Amino acid sequence: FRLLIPTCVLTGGLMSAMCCVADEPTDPKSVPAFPYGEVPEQKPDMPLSRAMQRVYDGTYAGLDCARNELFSRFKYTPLKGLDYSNGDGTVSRRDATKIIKHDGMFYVWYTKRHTATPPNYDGGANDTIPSRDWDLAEIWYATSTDGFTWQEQGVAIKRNEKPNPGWRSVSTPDILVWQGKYYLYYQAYLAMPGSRTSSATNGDDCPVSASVADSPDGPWTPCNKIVVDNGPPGSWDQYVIHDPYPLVRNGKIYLYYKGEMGGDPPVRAQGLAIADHPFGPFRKHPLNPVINSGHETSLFPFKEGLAALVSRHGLEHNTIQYAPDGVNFEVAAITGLMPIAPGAYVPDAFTDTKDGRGITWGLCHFRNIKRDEGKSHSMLARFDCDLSLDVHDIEM
Ligand code: AAL
Repeated sequence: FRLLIPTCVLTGGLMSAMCCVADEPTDPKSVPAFPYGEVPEQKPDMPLSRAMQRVYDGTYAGLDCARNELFSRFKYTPLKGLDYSNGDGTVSRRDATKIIKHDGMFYVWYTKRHTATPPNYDGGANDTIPSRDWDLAEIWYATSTDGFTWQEQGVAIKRNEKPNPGWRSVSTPDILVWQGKYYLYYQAYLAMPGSRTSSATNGDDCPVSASVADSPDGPWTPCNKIVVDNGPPGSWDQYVIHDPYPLVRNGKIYLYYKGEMGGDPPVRAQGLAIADHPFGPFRKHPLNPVINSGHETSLFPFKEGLAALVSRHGLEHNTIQYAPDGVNFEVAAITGLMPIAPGAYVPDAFTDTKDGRGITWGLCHFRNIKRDEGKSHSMLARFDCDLSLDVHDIEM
């Protein structure tokens, strides 16, 4: 899958999840509705197995939107404007934030690595050779009027001065708009990713820091402290705090994040930390972790609660989940070929809504993982989905 998708993207094919590559690009916003093709019409008194009952009920899938509003397939489209690098592994763009609209423009931030050499995963990294795709990275941003063609605007967050958080690398950002100011949260490395051998997490240990600006164009001022720290020894999030993802809910900042326990393969889960101020203090929720699977965080207001795209890892991977309270998540839909590291356009992310409208598109990334050829890098792409009740633009 990881190898197939970048090929499709790079060759310009329009990728329709679960039905492979369409020959002719159609409207990228038209996402196929149901994974099984034609299903016989349900007749009165038709005997049904429990499995077929679930199909007709739309328990986990969507015969049509009315039967499961949180089911979607995903469609992928290459971006214009952001080049996909020359493919030699020295340039990488990945881990897009959620997208906001400001002054008629869509804004996205992402990890950008531009190093003289590709990453060296085998112990050959140093001050200038990255150890991972997201090592020695900065946070950059781009703008767009249509979500398909993007203009890279430049760096937003540079690596910090040693020994401040983020001196080695800053990566995997996400955006918060709070009381008229803009906040970027990001993984702030205090050591080379991969250099800590504490666990089966591949040493990717790091906490979260943040920066503030008066405008989405910056300039950004770092708070120069850790705002969400690793848990105590033995806790589920003792090794990493990854993928910080802030939303506004109940008048507070709800920041979701990924933690990793040890084990082989490592157990990944997602937790919640809540604060009254963007720089904290953040209090971790007593029921953490609140999502038992997944990888990169991606949530959005839906009706009175929050929905989450839960992909890639764990018992409940490839699901879309829902929690009316933002804490007690249940599987709402089972799907496949979900976007990697999705950052959706979430217009009501910061409006403290109890009438969330869902999402229809965003950016994600695809990875070229040809490490043996020394070309490991990632590229951003667009995804479209049908997880919308009735999305309206909201300017931030
Ligand atoms: C991503 C995220 C975090 C990890 C690495 C870069 O997909 O989960 O950001 O550290 O991989």
